[in-house]
Formats: sequence, C-alpha cells, structure tokens
Amino acid sequence: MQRGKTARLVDDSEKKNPVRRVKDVEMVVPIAYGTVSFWLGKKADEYHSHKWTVYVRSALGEELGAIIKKVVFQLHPSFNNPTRSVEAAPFELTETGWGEFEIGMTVYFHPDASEKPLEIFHHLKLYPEDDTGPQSTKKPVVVESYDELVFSEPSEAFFSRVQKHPALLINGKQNPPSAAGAVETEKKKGDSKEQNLSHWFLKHSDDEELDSIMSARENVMSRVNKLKADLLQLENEAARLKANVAH
Ligand code: SLL
Repeated sequence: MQRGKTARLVDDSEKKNPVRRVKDVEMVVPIAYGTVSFWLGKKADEYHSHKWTVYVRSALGEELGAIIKKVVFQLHPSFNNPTRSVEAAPFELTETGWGEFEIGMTVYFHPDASEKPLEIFHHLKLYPEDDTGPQSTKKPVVVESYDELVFSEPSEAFFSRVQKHPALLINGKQNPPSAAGAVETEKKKGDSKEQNLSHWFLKHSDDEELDSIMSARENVMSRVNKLKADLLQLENEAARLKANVAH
C-alpha cells in the first residue's frame, strides 16, 4: 500500500468573505484512490487491450456523496472527451484502452464546506510486474493509495451537516459505521468478481500502520488539548499578575 501526503484544505477566498468555522475541531475523511485494470484477453484489440476503472472511495467503505460533490477525472488526450465529470457517488470511471498514463482527479467538496478543490494524481497501471506472472483476464492489476482529507476547523454549516457521518473521524475518534455500509458489503459479496470491483479494493481498516497513525493522532490531539489548557491557565495567571502590578 502506498501512502500519500496528507491534504490540508483551506479556502483563500475566505479572507474577503469569512466563513464561520468550528474551533478545536479536526475532521478527517480516510480515502483510497487508484485503478483496477483487467486484461481483455481474447476480446482485446490493438487500441483496447484493457478495461480499467479509476476511483476515489472512502477507505472505511462508506458513501462519500455527502462530503464530495463531484470528481473530475482528467484522462490522456488520446481519449474522446478526456475531461470526465462524475457528479454523484460512487466516484469512479470505467474505460478501455491500450496504454498507461497519469490520471488527474479533482475532488470538489459541497459548497457549505467552503474548501478549495483537491488535486490528486494517480498513475494508471495495466501490466503486472514481471514477477507476478503472465497477464490474466480474471485477476486485475490493482494500484491503490491511501490518503486523508483533513478539514481543520471545518465550516459550521458543513460540520453540523456531516458530523455524524460514518466516513469520518472527529478529533481522532471514528464515528460508528453505518448499517447501510454493512448491508452494501454483504450484498456485494454475492456479486460476481467482474462486476464487483470492491472485491479487489485493498483493505486499509485492518492495516497495522493505519492503526498506529490513528492512535498517534489521538495522542497528539490529547497533548494539544492539554497544552491549550496549560496556556489558558498561564494567560489567566499573566492577566492576574498584570492587574496586581497596575494596583
Ligand atoms: C503511452 N504515454 O504511450 C502513454 C500514453 C495513452 C493511452 C497512453 C486511448 C484509448 C482509446 C488510450 O488507451 N490511451 O483511444 O480509446 O503508453
């Protein structure tokens, strides 16, 4: 599993038009993005050797439609209409082609979040590494990265709308998973592998590295809160001393 750089999202336009934000709150949305690519085998032709899907999804297996408004995928100029906008969840796009290239994904948040869009790049991989054996039509080549959308001091409107959402963590604490998410996973288990891409998605939830990041984050948050409390106490003390000197 690769791990991307954590994204921090803040909108510059706020300088002119300030948005009310929730202090001391950090919302984190774990995401995974990447490509799943099947070789077409007998169905392949010169320009269409592979069928692939590029996607941005919740790393916790939840729906992201409440957080993400749309994702614009930028394909190689050799595709018809290479700029493709996906306006609803799931944020994924399937194509056929012959070559590997860098896919751009611009993630737009709902307007009440008052956040700038986020730019992500992912290299589409069609061919397995030499040591994983010959190409197969059954087993896809999967490349997926984990990242986190970090909303520090989210806007009040966005926070009040999504704060209970199962796809996110608030100050390091995970919201309870949705029953819908569990039902969805059960249903998908019955589907055939070919239509059911989630079968190929990498698991991040039982990832040891991720667990240690989550608990490190909780430690940092509690130390920050302790320091904030200490600072407040010192400020009060300073104010008291100042008042004494003035007398
Ligand atoms: C390469 N630099 O040479 C890359 C470009 C482009 C892939 C890869 C288009 C498919 C279609 C397609 O797969 N382009 O025309 O429908 O490997």
